[in-house]
Amino acid sequence: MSKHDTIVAADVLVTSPGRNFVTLKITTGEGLVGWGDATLNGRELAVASYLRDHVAPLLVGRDPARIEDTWQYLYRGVYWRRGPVTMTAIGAVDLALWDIKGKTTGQPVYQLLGGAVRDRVLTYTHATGWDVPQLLDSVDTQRERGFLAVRAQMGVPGLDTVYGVTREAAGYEPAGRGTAPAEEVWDTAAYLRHAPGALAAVRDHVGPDLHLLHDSHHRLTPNEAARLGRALEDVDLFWLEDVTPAENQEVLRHVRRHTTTPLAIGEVFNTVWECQSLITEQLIDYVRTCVTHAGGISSLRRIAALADVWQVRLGPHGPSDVSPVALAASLHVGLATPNFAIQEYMGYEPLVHEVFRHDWSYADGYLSTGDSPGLGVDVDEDLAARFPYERAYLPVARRRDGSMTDW
Ligand code: GCO
Ligand code: MG
Repeated sequence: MSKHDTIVAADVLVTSPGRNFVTLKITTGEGLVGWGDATLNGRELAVASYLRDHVAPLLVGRDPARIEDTWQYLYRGVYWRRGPVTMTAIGAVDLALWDIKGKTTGQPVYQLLGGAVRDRVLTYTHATGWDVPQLLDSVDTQRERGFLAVRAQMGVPGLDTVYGVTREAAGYEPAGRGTAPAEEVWDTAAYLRHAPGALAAVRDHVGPDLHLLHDSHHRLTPNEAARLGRALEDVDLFWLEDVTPAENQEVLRHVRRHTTTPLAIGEVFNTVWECQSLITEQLIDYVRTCVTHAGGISSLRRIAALADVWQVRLGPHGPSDVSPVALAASLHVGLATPNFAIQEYMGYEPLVHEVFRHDWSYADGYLSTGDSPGLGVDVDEDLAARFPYERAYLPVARRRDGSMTDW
């Protein structure tokens, strides 16, 4: 092998094996291939274009070993920095380059990050029920599958659709195919009347040991969030997620003053700077930044390092729109990062596991990576090509008076 390998191609694959995924493939002159996830739910083609039209031409000819320099080049070298499209694109490049470094050295990525600090990564999955009996059944199903941590989302009387809740047997999938987003009606007062009792019923049903989580999905005002956190204190949540939109981060001080329910925020953040004051003011307990949308392994490790100083732990985003490539990357970070607490794992339809063949696996409430060099994921390009992109959007939400609110 020559001293410096070079990148000879950066190709973008858009595939829809049941849902859309954007995947970056970087190829080197030595014939190594690195994979990165570039999926941004409902805005997939923007990242595909950003990569194809603006980033790929810059990568060809570069040394794939220079991961940090490439990160800095794509971040600082763009006057219009940050934002989900840019950072997801940078994240995909970063993942692919770590994958290549693993393959060059014959090591799984977690070894290159300093080696394992734990044997496996605790994970949580989703339970969903339109009413409380259905929710309890769903929680039981996940317990039978061995999960030690479960996120519980419930229907709200009077509302036909609620974030995180499905009426079908299949798992919840927020993005809907079609030419426009689904419109949902949201009523915070009805949710606040119902949620504490429903979550208390789940706690009564499961006993003290199961870790319970709940996602308010950015819908509450600071005072509503404070009230909910207080009302849930006896439920002993592992975390209460995204209580407010968190664009105005100062409001979290009010929430924090009124409740000790642990808070988790950050799945829509794209850089360490958006997490900075929430971490350094200890306004959250868990930071939820995703390995793709927050700029890759290199960037997630910087967030983890800052968080560690303030005893904030990582609980990265991992729904069905984060591909098995990104899940692998998150697990490598999880194995090698002391303050990594838990990984979300919603699971995938069987076809997704066929397109993205991976050596990570789930057992007994934990996720583990294998020891293949790199990220341990291979993409079946022929199979992927059989499922072209299908337009899909996340829903939008309106209040009962018709005005838009946060989904
Ligand atoms: C979660 C998230 C997701 C998002 C989805 C949007 O906690 O898993 O809130 O369900 O809504 O990833 O694309
Ligand atoms: Mg969430």
